Amino acid sequence: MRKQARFLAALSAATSLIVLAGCGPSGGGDKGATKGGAAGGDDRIAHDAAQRTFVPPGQLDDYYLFYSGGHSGQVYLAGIPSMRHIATIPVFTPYPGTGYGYDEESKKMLGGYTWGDVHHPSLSKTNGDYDGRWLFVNDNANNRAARIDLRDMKTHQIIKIPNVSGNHGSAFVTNNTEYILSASRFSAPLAGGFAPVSQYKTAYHGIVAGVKIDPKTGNMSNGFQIKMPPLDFDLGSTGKGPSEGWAFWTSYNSERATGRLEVTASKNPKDYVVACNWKAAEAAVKAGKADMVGGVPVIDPAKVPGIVYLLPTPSSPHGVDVTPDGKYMAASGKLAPVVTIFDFAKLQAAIDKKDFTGDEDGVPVVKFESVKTAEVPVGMGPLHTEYDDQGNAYTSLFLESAVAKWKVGTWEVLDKIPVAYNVGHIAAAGGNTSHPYGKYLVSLNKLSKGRHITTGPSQPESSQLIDITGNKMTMLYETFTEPEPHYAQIIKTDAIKPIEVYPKDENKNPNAIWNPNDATITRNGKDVTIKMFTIRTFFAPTEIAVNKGDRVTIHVTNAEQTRDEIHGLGISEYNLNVVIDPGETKTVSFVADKPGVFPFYCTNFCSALHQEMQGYLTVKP
Ligand code: K7E
Ligand code: CUA
Repeated sequence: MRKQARFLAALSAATSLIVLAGCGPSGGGDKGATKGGAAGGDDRIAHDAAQRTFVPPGQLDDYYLFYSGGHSGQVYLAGIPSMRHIATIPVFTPYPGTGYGYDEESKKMLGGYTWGDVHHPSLSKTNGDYDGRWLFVNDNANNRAARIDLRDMKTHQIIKIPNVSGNHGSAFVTNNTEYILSASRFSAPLAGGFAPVSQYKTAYHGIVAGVKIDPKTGNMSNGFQIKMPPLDFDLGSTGKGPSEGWAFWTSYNSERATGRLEVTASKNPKDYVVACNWKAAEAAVKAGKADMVGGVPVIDPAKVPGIVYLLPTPSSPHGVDVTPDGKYMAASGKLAPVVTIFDFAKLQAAIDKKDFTGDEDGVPVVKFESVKTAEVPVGMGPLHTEYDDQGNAYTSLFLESAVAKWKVGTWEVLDKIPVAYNVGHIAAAGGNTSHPYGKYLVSLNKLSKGRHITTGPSQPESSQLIDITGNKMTMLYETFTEPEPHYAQIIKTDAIKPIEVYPKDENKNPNAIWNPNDATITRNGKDVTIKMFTIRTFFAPTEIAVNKGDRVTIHVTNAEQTRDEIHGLGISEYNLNVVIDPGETKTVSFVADKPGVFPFYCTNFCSALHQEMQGYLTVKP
């Protein structure tokens, strides 16, 4: 009874918020500002939407939404249907909230960089469906990829990908997590070489690549790379079913232009989708047909045929997305108001017949008419397509600020819903797997235009939750995040089984200690090593006395085995904060170059005596 009363009170609060949002500033006459679903301010629709998204206090969401943090370098985690932000998983950027980037291990992983540009989180798969083991993400800025282990939801590896300049078409996972895709957005001389931009057409190259994944550990290593003409490779997608073993990327700039690409690279009516037989690429590397460039085997398709093909596609396409049955590839036109559908079986037939119209630096160009099956007239500015469990596809329309729903096979457009505003990626639940879940779709919008309490000139990004169960899509909820989500993936909560403490017997760190009496301070010349113990509510030792110029290394173990009993170790004036989860050992290292008395204290509120959890580092001049 009390629970129900609380639910109703919260429901009515949630409802008025949604209604208010519908009546709020519309952003100066933007299309779709007040149309559609809850945004229309219709009371009944708003009530219904609130009911379907309200997760009462103490209850849990049904899905995880992993969304990229863009140039924040992080991954955000929210729940669906509540859309509540629940956690930030730091990847390429230090994050004092979890002490990431301050301890020796994560500092080493970051390799001196303090940011990255995460666009495409990609969940590991077995037989084409999410298996809940890892989440891979790309770094569009510094040519890297990272692996988050879903067991503890932390970043465990960051890998540098040589030759790939601007790793954008990444980190899409193959059907059984054999590879994550990688592709250069910006062509450049290979192996970090130099050539002036005036030599772009000859000295610059693109790369499409597969980063190899160890099936047991998830460990990433550089696999195969393919030398490509100097195009700008964009988005990727992996084959399934009949197209298993193939990978696809879009590209723009078939003009091979430099300068103001908005003009120079928008001249040709068609650009290309790359179709790559990655199993053939893997075999070619094994057979020694690749050259080592920048420390990685690079295949030259002019010398090794049968691996990559180009499919002409109108016009500066952005996303390419393989259907759940693996029969079709849907390429979104960006500058053309259509999604072009390629038939994988037709592609195979065309390759067999050598139905080519020419080549680009030795890469055959397949005749468009031979592989195109349909053009779906979705609307203006199509970017990305995802799928549901009913044979429908959803395409984001940037220019139209809407999502279009269409039928795979009949190619008819069934419905359209306006979003606020200007959607980039969309994420349907399980939407890039062999068996999408259906039910929800999240529209990751690029502009929020004041549909939130004002935040000054630095504006948040907006995401909207859309119900896709009916014939008509309905708008359910709107939320805001820091910049800047691009893609996201949605996985059922029960598909992941994270641990909530690190089991003590799994901690193999030789510097871990589990008893305060084992805490030690050892001096070896100017090196001072501390084995530190922490539990509610003290550190051992509480005093660390060193001399100016000493190199200090602290190995700190959180001996708790209770969920949520997290301790931090912040050291005043030394710009250091590590956070140690239950059962974890972390190492901080610094030169005591500032003389004086510096308190250290627990930074993560852990108990009633959290404030008492402190000690002193004294640095003798
Ligand atoms: Cu469309 Cu980088 Cu996938 Cu942004 S990308 S939206
Ligand atoms: Cu330990 Cu706060």
